[in-house]
Amino acid sequence: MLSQIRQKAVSARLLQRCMLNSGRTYVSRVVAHARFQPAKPSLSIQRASLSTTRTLRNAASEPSKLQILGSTYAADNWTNVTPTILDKTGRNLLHQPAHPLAILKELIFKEFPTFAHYDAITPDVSTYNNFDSLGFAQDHIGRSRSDTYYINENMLLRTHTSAHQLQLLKAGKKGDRSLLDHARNGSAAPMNERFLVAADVYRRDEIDASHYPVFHQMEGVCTFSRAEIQKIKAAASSPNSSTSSAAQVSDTTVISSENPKQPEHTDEEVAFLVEDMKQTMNNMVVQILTKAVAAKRTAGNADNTQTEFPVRWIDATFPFTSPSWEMEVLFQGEWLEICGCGIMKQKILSDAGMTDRVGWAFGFGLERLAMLLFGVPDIRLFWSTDPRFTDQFAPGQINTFKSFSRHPPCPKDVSFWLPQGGEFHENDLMDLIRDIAGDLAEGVKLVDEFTHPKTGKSSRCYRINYCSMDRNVTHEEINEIQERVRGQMVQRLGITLR
Ligand code: FA5
Ligand code: MG
Repeated sequence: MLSQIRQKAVSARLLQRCMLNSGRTYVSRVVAHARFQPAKPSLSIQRASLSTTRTLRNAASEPSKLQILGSTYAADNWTNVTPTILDKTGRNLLHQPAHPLAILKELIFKEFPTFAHYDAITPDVSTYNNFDSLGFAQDHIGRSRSDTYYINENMLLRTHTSAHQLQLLKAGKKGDRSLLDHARNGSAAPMNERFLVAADVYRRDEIDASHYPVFHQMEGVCTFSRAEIQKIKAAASSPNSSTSSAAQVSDTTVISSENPKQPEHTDEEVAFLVEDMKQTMNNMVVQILTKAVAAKRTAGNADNTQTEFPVRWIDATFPFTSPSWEMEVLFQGEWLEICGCGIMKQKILSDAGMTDRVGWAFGFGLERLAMLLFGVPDIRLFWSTDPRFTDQFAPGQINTFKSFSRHPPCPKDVSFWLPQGGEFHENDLMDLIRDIAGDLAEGVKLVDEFTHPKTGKSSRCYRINYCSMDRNVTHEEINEIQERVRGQMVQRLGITLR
């Protein structure tokens, strides 16, 4: 296991070089969101206050039952999943062999031959599995209806693949075939001990080139018995160093009281797990970036596109790991967050009946990795059915995406007063725009805000950038969409247009 993981470590020299580079040369705008950081105490979620954001659901026209991939659910006053989002649950991009996300998924699965591979677990999960089983506090912002698509109070569209951690650990322990039989290479791996889960996940999120309300993640879980660790340590040789020039990995993080080890773990265990995890992830990312560079060279456009990818580790916080980290890659001049990871909270393992084991876990954003691997500049393209996109890819091949001509964008501003005494959540606005404009909404940015000194009323102005990926849009068409957006903002969000 460790030998597979240690195929290629990243050379200390490259690390050093990048540590120097990363701080000074590059402007670091972290393309990330703090979804799984602990909630600020002031952000408590109370049922009563949720009713204001309920405005998104129009009680008269909403069905009382929802159909999701063959299951029927009763709607209630938590329901906020929209038809646009429900439509996406059946798209199955991970199962279209020529789709870049499916090609990437297979590539990663191949890198982990001794893990069980899951890629067909449906996205309707319980609130318990998505949040409670992982130790999310009751007032965690991730649970709010402004961040998460709820099917009803007890069910939601999974917001991350970690939702399956406890479930799969437990199933493996108990030999629960109903879940384990979904593993593609079940016989190759001890399924309760290490597995990968690739799946679609759903979040009410911002609109820009690297965020989409439906995206895909690859979860990795790897556990060891304490006796195993001793054995592996005794047998292990020192890590090899990588000569790859595609990625320069920088890691200046340290385990401290800010990002602490758990009291259940010895220093030695943590050191082993962290090294094992980080090497596994560095290897995977270096492999992917090396393939990306090779594809660019084949395509003959290495001169004018990025062929070096600085990678950095930063501290993070998740309710289900400690210590925790994120990895970022410099892409198109900005730091792109590609994953979160950490040492699994011991409570999850003991809840699964695995008190004798310790482990690490990661969750990669597959679109973000696919953007790097295939040179795809905008996350919306993964949903395109335009043959000019789909015909560029073939099963098992890494081709660099060749842009088709960019169509002119059409920016429109909307200025409004926030509801007085009511709530306004930016993600409600994002969702509303997506619902009406679909993928014509390329980006939405807050461009101005102020509070009137006399009335105390607050105003905001957002710029909606409309742009099609495959055709020219007409002014009439966009004006008509913009008018609908404005009208629905008044009706559903309770704002006053200026
Ligand atoms: C998580 O989802 C954790 N479950 C990851 C994890 C797993 C941590 C196991 C520890 C152990 P986060 O919210 O940071 O973490 O999302 C993980 C990755 O998903 C991000 O790094 C990013 O690559 C991707 N991602 C997040 N939001 C979006 C989005 N709206 N569109 C596309 N990709 C996204
Ligand atoms: Mg994150």
